[in-house]
Amino acid sequence: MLEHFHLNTPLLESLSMSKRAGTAVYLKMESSQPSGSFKIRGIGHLCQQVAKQSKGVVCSSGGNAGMAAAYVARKMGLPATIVVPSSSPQLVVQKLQDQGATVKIKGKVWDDANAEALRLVETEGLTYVPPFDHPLLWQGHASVITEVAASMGPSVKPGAVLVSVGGGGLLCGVAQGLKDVGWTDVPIVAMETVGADCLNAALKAGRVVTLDDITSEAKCLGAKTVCTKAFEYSQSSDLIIISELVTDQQALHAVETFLDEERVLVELACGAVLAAVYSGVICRLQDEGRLPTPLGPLLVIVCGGSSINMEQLANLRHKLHT
Ligand code: PLV
Repeated sequence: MLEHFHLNTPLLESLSMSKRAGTAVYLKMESSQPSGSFKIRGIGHLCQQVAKQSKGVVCSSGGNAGMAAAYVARKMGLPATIVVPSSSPQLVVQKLQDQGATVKIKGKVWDDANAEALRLVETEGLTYVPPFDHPLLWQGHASVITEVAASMGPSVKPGAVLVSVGGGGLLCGVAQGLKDVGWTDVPIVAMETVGADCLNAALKAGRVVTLDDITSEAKCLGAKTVCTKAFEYSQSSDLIIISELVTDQQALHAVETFLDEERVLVELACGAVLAAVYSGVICRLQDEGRLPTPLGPLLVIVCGGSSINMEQLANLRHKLHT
């Protein structure tokens, strides 16, 4: 890769999560990225490849892909238009504007905002920055695994990698990264919330399906249709991908526990992956024989997210009655 916009993030051992999981837990702290999430890896890479001569970029986003696109565009000296659905909180709109982006609010969920972004590509000649469905994004996201492999050294290999799934871009990047470093036997646990479960629904149906609506509060997991590549990976015999769901309540509880114990505030989309440990999903998968016992160290991709502050956390607690 050329000069890049993302940081080599810390890999932290969590003793409290390790105690719960019964094996070492390592946190890849993508919440520390300049744009607040892992998205900058893929979007930075994609923009370097496709946006250099551009008159401006347009990105449809639940929030975090937009934050990454706005940050990268600012660094590249390009105008950015970010289209978000009305479900994105005002605090994200404000942060996008602070990055110098023009924000358009369109529709109820990400799919509506995406239709508008594609229209702007046609009418304004802007360069499209997709949030999750593009090989250059996956190539950029794959760096999260190559970094971990370099930090862990050749004698350590994770027992499983835990990721959140929205449209499946992070999943594709992690899958590619595992291939790049020769860790294809490491299972990926793909976490979604009930009501933003397009991968899980596709696996149940045996084909890519489109959800009727996004009913989860984890709006950044709220793509109605998972990208085809993520579905193909999940069907492939080269990789082990286990799809699991948690409720919004479990994701929120995970966000709160993580804040208490690790002193880092992440959004609900990231709570979904943390809940795999806090809500006992990993231990259950071991009991069911779907993950081995004993299990090697868990690698949790702490995807981060900007759609959260103390006020938003209080709103979520109120909405979800916890
Ligand atoms: N969020 C996308 C898609 O939203 C966005 O536009 O920001 N964790 C966080 C904090 C995220 O923001 C996202 C995606 C994910 C996980 C899931 O990543 P994906 O979409 O690559 O599976 C609709």
